[in-house]
Amino acid sequence: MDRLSPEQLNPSIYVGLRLSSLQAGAKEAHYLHSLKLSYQQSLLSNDNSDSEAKPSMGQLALYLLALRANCEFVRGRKGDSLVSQLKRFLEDEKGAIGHNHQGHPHTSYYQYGLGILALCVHQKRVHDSVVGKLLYAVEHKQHLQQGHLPVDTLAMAGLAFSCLKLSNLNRNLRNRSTVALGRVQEKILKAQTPEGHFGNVYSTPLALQLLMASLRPTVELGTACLKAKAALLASLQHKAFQNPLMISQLLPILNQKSYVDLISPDCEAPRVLLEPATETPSQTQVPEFIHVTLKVSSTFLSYRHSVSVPVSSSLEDVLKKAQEHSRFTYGTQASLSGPYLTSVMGNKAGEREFWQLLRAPDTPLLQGIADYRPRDGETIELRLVGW
Ligand code: B12
Repeated sequence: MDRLSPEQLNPSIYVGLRLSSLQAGAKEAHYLHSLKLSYQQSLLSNDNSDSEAKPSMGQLALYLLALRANCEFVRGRKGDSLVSQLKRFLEDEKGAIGHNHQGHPHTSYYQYGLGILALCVHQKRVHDSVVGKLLYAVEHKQHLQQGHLPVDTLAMAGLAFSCLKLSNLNRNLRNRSTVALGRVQEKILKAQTPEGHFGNVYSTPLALQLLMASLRPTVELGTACLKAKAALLASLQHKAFQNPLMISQLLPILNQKSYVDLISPDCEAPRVLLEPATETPSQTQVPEFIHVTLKVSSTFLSYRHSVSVPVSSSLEDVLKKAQEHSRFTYGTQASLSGPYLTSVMGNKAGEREFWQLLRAPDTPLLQGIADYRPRDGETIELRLVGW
């Protein structure tokens, strides 16, 4: 069998499916089997030659969530090794943040929260000082302000704190966790848009997971969640959810579940068999073309060029066309969300930098290069920024 790419072999998809009201029959077991083969092979081998291919801290955490979603506890020599690897990752990140909290995790606070959550649902305790770093970050807001991302990150931190409380872990930090959870909830509620989303449409599923796992529901909370769900349903009708990773974060919500339910997942709950998608044969028509302008701006280079692509092409198609027909070049890296743009015209984004995607004049895109479909006449800008 061909080795599946990270987008195809995605533990988040398995977690989402298991917490949903749907089941994919025999395919589900096959998918878990492939996940196990791939993750265990790269995580448990001593071969460091291809360290690029090793899963990151967040991917290891998602893999542990996937095992728990199948009602498995990590056990034995192999299981212990996975748990110690994740604990070591967290310890390294704690070191990178530093004693005075002035540093940053190598990955992100999002992955830091995910790591604590994954160990928690397996009833594995991390040191108070590890949880303390995440608590500090929530308590002192500047540490979580990653540009446009605070809601996703806050929600993940909140899910981790909820799990610790429900599992009675890190009891010395109980009061601080309760206060931090209240703070997370308050900030997420404040980030609700007039349409009802928390942050943006794609942070709403995780935000709802956190709010629904809330230990003290209030009327205000209930009303805000209802509004958010209505906004999500409207977005679903507008086909906003095409990316499998995004769907995997949404599925639990549609089934009133959250990642915190992985503390004691119900593997016997009846789920409806998922029907294979039927594709309607496309009629062969002469494609209509649109024009999209691609602009690159950074301190050291500038580029502007218009390309013509068939209607409903993705931004990635635009980049490919520009690469074929002009001096434009780009590079990507596979991720669980799809291809991530890493370099433009030979300039690789450095540590804590990224190539931001914007619709001119200044609107950051809410989708990646494979999912975003520009309209006729649009100008797309690629801008190297810090985060
Ligand atoms: C942290 C983060 C970032 C960081 C990543 C750097 C880092 N070292 O961590 C920064 C700030 C750079 C970033 C950038 C972007 N992000 Co972002 N990001 C996240 C966040 C909070 C966590 C991702 C993560 O760690 N996942 C867990 C690990 C285990 O999975 P992973 O696949 O190994 O993680 C890598 C990828 O997720 C990748 N990545 C991060 N964001 C994006 C977005 C896309 C579209 C792709 C393909 C990859 C990607 O960076 C991660 C670290 O290497 C998610 C929130 C969420 N709900 O998932 C948003 C999220 C995935 N990002 C999003 C977006 C839109 C972007 C941008 C396209 C924004 C823009 N206009 O430029 C850019 C990517 C542009 C590009 N160059 O391709 C959306 C995607 C929505 C969608 N429809 O798919 C999310 C859901 C946030 C949101 N609510 O809007 N992001």
